[in-house]
Amino acid sequence: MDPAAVSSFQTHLAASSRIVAIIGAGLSAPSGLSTFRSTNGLWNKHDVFLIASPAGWRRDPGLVWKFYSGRRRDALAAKPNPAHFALANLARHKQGFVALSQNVDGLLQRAGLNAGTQLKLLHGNLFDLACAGGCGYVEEGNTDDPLCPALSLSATTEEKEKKVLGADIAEEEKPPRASALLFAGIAAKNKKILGDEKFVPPELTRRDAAPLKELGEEERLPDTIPALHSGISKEELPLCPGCEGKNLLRPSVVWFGEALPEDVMSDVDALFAEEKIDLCLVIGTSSKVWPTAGFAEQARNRGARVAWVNTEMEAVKNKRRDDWVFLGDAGTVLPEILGVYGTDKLGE
Ligand code: BV8
Repeated sequence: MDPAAVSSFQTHLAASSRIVAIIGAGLSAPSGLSTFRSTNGLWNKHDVFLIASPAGWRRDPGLVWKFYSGRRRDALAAKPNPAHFALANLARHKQGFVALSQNVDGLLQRAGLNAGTQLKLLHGNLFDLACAGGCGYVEEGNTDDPLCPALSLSATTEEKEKKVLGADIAEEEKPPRASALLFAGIAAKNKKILGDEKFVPPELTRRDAAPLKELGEEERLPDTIPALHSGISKEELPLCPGCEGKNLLRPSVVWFGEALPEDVMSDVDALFAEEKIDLCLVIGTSSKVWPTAGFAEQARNRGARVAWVNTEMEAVKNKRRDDWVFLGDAGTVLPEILGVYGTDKLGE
């Protein structure tokens, strides 16, 4: 990395009090966890709108649970990496530091940065469970693996797991994603929330739009689309103790089309209504998912200078002349640029 950039960043860091870190899956990549959109990303293997959405849940909760129990298993086996620890140390040295994390893997918490004033979990947590029927029951910090026999790895061979989650179905054979009317509804809602200047309409793929328009002969999806089904009945899935098993338990994460947690969003709104933000770190995120994709600009509007940490330049959005861009693996770059603030040595 350019030593002059690192030193000018560190001078600014030392003088900063209000620091916001916007965090994505790239922070946990050095811990071996898949990101969402990189080549071997989670979503490339599975149809995200079949899995991480209310429509997907209604269609086949067993499929959703298979996906999430696999992620729970991977996250439990993973370890926080030097970037997680560097951020936890920064939080200790800078009381005005706050991380806004899209990650649900619990690794920042295991590095010592607990959810609360300095860590906001924007998309929930893999290890919190909630009643899918809205009875209000929530179970925090459940690390059981498997959650129930039907979700144990032994219940499915690798092959069946791949088949069930559609990893081996050719792209054009996969069923249309969640109904395009759903997209239109959510997009309309987001347009209302984000306003014209901030709302970016989704570029629906041919498959997404299929149910809305007649496809020409050459485009018609094969009739014999292999249905993606988990084959797990509701009775075999975790039931909610809060309403005597009338409803299922679901992962307490935010799916597409669901609002981010109210308490978290009011804290975020208060943060971006503050007088001054000195520094915004954007770490390991493709900045494609709203409303988080708009947070760096909101920090800029409060005077923040922005520092990007990513392996790809393509992730750097609306770059300004006085931004810092540190390309590389977060596990290496973050401890290096945070310097003494990323260690527990400060003040020795
Ligand atoms: C909402 C669940 C309103 C948990 C996730 C059209 C149709 C449908 C929806 C929309 C639409 N237009 C806009 C929307 C809104 C939608 C949205 O933004 N869609 C996008 C796709 C256009 N947003 C929503 O629906 C949100 N809710 O708007 O609600 C509302 C209001 C009131 C009432 C009702 C509704 C909800 C969004 C949350 C969705 N849930 N996940 C889980 O399973 O994890 S999103 C999912 O993407 C994850 O949470 C993930 O964290 C997040 C963002 O991805 P990234 O973290 O950035 O990961 P990605 O792979 O993309 O990028 C990784 C980056 O790291 C890359 O840049 C890579 O280069 C870099 N990297 C890789 N390795 C390294 C590295 N960097 C450094 N070091 C490395 N080693």
